[in-house]
Amino acid sequence: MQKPDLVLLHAPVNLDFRQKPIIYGPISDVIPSTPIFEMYPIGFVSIASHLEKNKIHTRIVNLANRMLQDPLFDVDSFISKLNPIAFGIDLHWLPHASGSLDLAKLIKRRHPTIPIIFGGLSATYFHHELIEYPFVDFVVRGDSTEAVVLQLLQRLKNNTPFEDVPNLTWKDNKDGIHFNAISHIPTDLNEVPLDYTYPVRSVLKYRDLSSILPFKNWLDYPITMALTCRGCTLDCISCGGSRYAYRNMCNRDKPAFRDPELVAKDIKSAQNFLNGPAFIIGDPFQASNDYAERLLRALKKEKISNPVVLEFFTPPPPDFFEKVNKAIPHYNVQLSAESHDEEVRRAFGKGYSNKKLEETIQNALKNGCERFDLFFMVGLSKQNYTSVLDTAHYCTSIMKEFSHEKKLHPMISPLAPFIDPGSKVYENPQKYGYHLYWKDLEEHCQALHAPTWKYMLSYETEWLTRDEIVESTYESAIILNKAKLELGLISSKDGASVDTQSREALSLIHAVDKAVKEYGPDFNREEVFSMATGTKHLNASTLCPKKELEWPASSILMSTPKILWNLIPRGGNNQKSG
Ligand code: B12
Repeated sequence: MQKPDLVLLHAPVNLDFRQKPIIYGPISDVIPSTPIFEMYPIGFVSIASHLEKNKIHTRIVNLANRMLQDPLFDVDSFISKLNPIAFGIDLHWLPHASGSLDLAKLIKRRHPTIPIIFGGLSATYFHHELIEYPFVDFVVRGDSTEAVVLQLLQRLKNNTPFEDVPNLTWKDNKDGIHFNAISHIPTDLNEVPLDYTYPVRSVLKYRDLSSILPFKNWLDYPITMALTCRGCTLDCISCGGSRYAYRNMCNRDKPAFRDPELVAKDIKSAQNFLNGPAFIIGDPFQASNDYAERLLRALKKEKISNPVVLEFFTPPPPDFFEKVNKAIPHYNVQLSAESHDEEVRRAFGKGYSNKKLEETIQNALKNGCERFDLFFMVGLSKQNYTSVLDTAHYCTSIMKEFSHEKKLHPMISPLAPFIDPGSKVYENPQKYGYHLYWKDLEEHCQALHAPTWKYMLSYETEWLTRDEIVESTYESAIILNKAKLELGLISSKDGASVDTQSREALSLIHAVDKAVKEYGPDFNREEVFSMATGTKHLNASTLCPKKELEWPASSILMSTPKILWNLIPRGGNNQKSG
């Protein structure tokens, strides 16, 4: 088996999640991951494929998923057997703070001389703190690191200095810590392919399928992603991926877009291997109307037949769905409306009306959209308890309005567990009516070991206490679940299980509160948790069934012939495209 030069590792939320009982609650209910956030950043694939192209052997190991799949998977012994030039660990999402740091500590214990590199948006934000840890050697900052990681690995291989490697925070044994400026900021994304041949080849090269899987049930639900941009044009106040956050953290003044024709080719390349849906990340209208139109033309030209998921930050022009319908045979829509209350939505950073929202739903459903996912949040500026419940009632009314279609799926989930670092709210909480419980990296690490998600929450607002965020989340979920059940959007089995789980989770959270009050934070967790039917069961989607999130897809088995066909060398070029 090929020995990798760089091993990219993705840690779970907590390294001891299999032992320590925690009610993670709904923190991951509306994404494909479980609450241990086993999905690795998509950038792992672009880093790995870029390095491989430049003769640096790179292996991705999704430790979080390996631990989830196999209760006996031994991280320590797995790590001990590796011997690369360097290890890379993502701290992209802040909920990985504890897991990523504990993993680095464990690696350093086993391999004291192998450098450990951190990267990702949270690592970028907290690089000063990170580099102080004795087990962190480098932090690669910024949103585009493929070329930087390549330079760094080449320097490590050749033992040459790091002074002129852009975006790098590093330390040496003599002069201490160095902060090289973020000067590698690509203005477009055309040089960074999301090459889906990399994962397929890596399975063969490292004889390891389970390490590359993006999330727990990916083999049954092989969704792929295509990136339209890095950066954002919007300034949503609590988003750590907003224009404001990218400017301050990554030195990025405007988003870097990928040409729509290349995005369509990326999707085609994934489609050559897999039958699953392709999620186009980023509202195509962010760049311009012309970009969105070009994307449709390119998708049509590439004859994309897999379902395509289009996300919009604000309603697109009314005639757009007609054009989508002509360009691709299967598509779904994702839109985050945040709240039914237009004032709350405006305070968040989005100014459109409910009338506009409903017209958009209607236009999409009239024009072949197979499913419309509509997301709402709890924990917003100017949002009180009644407003959260009113959002659930609003969802019920629009579901009824479009009930003949059974294609509109509203979901409500909390802004949890943390306020994104680098967001406007994070930098200036009082201005937006927030109170933050913790700000530094270490405090976030501690919080991830709290007994329930209530104690993990890094904030409360002028309008909702932490308790109210939790209570209103479950109360609105129960209302929404009941409506979906009545309208036939979910099965009675799923409906019953969401209802039971929401109520049980809430009663366990109350039991923990009582214990904390009585015995303090060091109460006997095992004893209190044993009252529940099992934390595993409670951590499985409480607000909506995971299946409800899934767009139609066939399992990887259905794609096997395609994968094999595309790997057979034919006339010197064994790829159809991409
Ligand atoms: C697409 C997306 C997702 C996708 C994930 C796709 C994927 N697998 O990457 C989905 C929808 C699943 C998702 C989920 C979540 N997301 Co999200 N997501 C985004 C979004 C919209 C775009 C991300 C993006 O552009 N990536 C492109 C670039 C920046 O990242 P990348 O290519 O993956 O990685 C590059 C660099 O970051 C860096 N890098 C990353 N890791 C590493 C590791 C090493 C060693 C090195 C050297 C470099 C490096 O190099 C890469 C290549 O250049 C951003 C918002 C935004 N506009 O940025 C939010 C964002 C990143 N997500 C966020 C959050 C909070 C989450 C969730 C925790 C939400 C939740 N509670 O459910 C989950 C976590 C999922 C998990 N781990 O299981 C926050 C993160 C804030 C923070 N600092 O913690 C953001 C900023 C905004 C937001 N609130 O949505 N997300």
